[in-house]
Amino acid sequence: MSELSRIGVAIDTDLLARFDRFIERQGYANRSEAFRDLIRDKLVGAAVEAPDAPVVGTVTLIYDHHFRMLPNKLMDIQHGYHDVVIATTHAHLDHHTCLEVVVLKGPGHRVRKLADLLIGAKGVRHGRLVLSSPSTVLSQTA
Ligand code: NI
Repeated sequence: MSELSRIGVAIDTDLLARFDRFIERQGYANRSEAFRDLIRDKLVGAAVEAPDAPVVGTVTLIYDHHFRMLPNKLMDIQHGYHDVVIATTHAHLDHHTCLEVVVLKGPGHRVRKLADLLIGAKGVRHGRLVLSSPSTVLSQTA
């Protein structure tokens, strides 16, 4: 655990008031924790940009399983990237609609390519990739 540093930050009064309202809604105990999270988020965003960066992530997909062989197609795509697929969770939301969450780990370029193929598959109504970099956030204090 590294030592803590204290910093002073000059910030526009209105911007700070808006930030305080935001962190209150988010349930932060104090500004320091909120600042730390913002910094970590920016560092993670930068860390996962490099094509070969080791990343973890999830792809969330919403689709109609009656759409032309779509479940099979999505499974075939995932088998082609079995080296980065850790797990897949499937939930049947109603008679037609499926929610699938694919957990991924590997080089950023390969994880992104798989996510693009899944999200871009015809019949997928909504999809989103969320990436993180555990090594980036775990190497910092608190
Ligand atoms: Ni389903």
